[in-house]
Amino acid sequence: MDKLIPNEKLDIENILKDLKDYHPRRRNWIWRSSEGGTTSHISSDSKDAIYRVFSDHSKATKIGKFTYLETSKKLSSSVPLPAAHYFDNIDPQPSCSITTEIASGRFEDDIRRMRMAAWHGADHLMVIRTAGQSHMEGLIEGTPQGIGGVPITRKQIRAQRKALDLIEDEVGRPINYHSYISGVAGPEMAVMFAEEGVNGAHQDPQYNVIYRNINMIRSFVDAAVAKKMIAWAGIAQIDGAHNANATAREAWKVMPELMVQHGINCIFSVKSGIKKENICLSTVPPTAPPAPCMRMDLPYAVALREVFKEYKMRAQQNTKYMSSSTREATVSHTLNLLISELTSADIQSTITPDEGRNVPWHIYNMEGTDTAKQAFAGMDGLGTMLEIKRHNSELGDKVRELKERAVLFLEEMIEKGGYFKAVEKGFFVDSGEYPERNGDGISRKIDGGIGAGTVYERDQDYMAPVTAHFGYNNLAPFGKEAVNNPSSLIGGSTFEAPDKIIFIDELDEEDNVNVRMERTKELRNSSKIMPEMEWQGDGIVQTTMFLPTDKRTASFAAIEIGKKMGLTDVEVIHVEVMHPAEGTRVEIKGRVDFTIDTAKLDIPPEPEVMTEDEIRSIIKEKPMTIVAGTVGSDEHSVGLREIIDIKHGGIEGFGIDCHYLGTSVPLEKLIDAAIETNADAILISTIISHDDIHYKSMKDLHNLCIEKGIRDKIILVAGGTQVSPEIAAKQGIDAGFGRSTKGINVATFLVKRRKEIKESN
Ligand code: Z98
Repeated sequence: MDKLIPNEKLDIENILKDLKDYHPRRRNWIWRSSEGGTTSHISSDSKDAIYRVFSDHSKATKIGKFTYLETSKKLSSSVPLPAAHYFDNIDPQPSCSITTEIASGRFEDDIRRMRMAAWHGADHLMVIRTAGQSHMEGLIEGTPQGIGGVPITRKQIRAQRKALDLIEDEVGRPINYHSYISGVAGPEMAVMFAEEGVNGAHQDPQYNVIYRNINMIRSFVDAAVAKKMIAWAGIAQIDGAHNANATAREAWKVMPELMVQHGINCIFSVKSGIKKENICLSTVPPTAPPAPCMRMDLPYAVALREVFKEYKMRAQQNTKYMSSSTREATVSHTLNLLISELTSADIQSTITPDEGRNVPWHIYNMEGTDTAKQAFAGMDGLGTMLEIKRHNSELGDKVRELKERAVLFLEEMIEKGGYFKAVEKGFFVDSGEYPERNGDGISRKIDGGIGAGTVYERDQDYMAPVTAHFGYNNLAPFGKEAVNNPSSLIGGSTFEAPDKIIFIDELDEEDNVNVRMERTKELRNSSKIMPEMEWQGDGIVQTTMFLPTDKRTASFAAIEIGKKMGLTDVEVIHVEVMHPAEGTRVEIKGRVDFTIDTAKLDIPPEPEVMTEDEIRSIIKEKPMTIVAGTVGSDEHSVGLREIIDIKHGGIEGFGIDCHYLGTSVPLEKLIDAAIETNADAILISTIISHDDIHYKSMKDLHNLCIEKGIRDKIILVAGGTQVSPEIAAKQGIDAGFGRSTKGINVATFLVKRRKEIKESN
């Protein structure tokens, strides 16, 4: 398999084949290209210059009917936003990288989700590890199933990178693949990531120390080793400061210490050789509504960008203050995106709006990605019209205050003997806003934690013939070539000679991808399908309902309803009070165990619809006239009026001259009017259908037109809620239109039919 075909499924079996011999095409992170699009840049000529600037209008890009100021190269294959069909299906891509986190627990299913996400515009695919992989002392092999993430194993990474190499060709944009280099096995992870073409990684020793209680000294030494490799492989690094937001009791109070944490990891990374352009601060707006979040989050974003202007910003969404309402999550997400737009983001991490309900489903990755794409497209060029009130303002004061608090924090840390001492004293994640301290910060001991006492000084004769090595290496006795290129001593390390990598396929006979794939084989190799939310064949569906009762009763009633609907494993995933007594919105999930054979479905051909512009230009060139009315003794005119009137997309909007004669119009009158106006078509409508009166009217219309000698020149169309297009056509008229017909369907038909009549005459 060397190419994906857009309307064919990705062949997972093929991805898994010959993995042993697969090596990635590249390692380094790739930023979005402005070629064929514009990328706004961060101004660097003024002291406070942290905002997007749009001065260069010559770089504006025309996409469809619009001019954009902040886009990147267009995709060769993509799924545009749902409303794009109003705008010639354009799909403007934001200038920053867009992240989505995909780790449902089964990497083989995530591969298909990655392809979908890439089509929606994500080019940074993050894989969350199985909870607590930081505690594992080595690499895991094979592909066990994970819960709340996937185990990061070589085989899983290799398979996903292989698929992403194909996916990036398909969408025409590099896809950056990402996971974490933290924990006791951090350096091993870093080696494996560099070998396997992982392009982005979280790396921050403070994460180990504070959140995983891994020994400080060990963590910082490990980090230096890992950062050396990150630098060598051109991997973009994201730090871990934002974890303080998620952990703190009141997330907006840790803003000063966050800056300190960023500072420590940034300078450590620079000293380890990582280029500043690959060092990304991980920043999260600390609050969310109903807090007046902008007045806290925006000053924080400004302060951060001013202090760290040489570095990149990875803006993530707030996930701490998140409930199970996907609507609410999407609004917080959008406010966060506004902050990114007003300040800057080099990587925009998206949240899946289902994060608060803990159902990592395919559709929500696309929703999160689309929210970012939609908001950025809508806010394109906002900075040309709005300016942040930086000086003499509440915001300006707050920015200054945050910086001062951060500097004071740093000074006190130095005074107390440095970072390790400060951690011992519980400086970090204290619930007070510095300099206030409540004494509840996370405290770790210098000689405590996992891996304490495992760092040893190297012997005089220590020598490692490896690439991207950290620290003392006694290479001099082996010659100049060895000093410059240590791995030349062994004919290249695994970085230069990937064939030396030992690939272990599977260790567990029961829990591995082959066993899982065997179970779902039929769903890949037949016309049968099953609903799926996260894994092939999981059978999960979601149902939304409103129940006219209180919250608790509604939750229990919803489960019963789910069971009666034939679902198993029914669970409530969201409850929201509409009114304490009047009713509750409930969303449930459940499972079905049947398949649908798509080969046995009776699917009528999709009606062809021309674009509005196409129809308009045809009508402009050759005007069209129609007469219309409801017939028989039918006074129901709403449907027909909707087909005609401009307001809701009716055919007069395309330039068709419409003569509406009213309700209960005799057929003769319609035909006379058609002759008089030299009409191209007669449109009749009936809702009443007893005794098949609607079909009889159609037949009569057809026969009367023959009698009057105009049948071969006129198009006859009938509509109504009870009209079946197939039965209508049997009455001799040209077409029947049933429920949910829109003006554009009728207009398309009229234009096409007129052309056919002309060609046959
Ligand atoms: C994010 N969605 O940042 P274990 N190292 C760092 C981390 O920030 C994390 C881990 C490791 C968030 C995810 N971050 C939160 C610096 C997690 C995770 O094995 O669970 O400890 O690794 O994108």
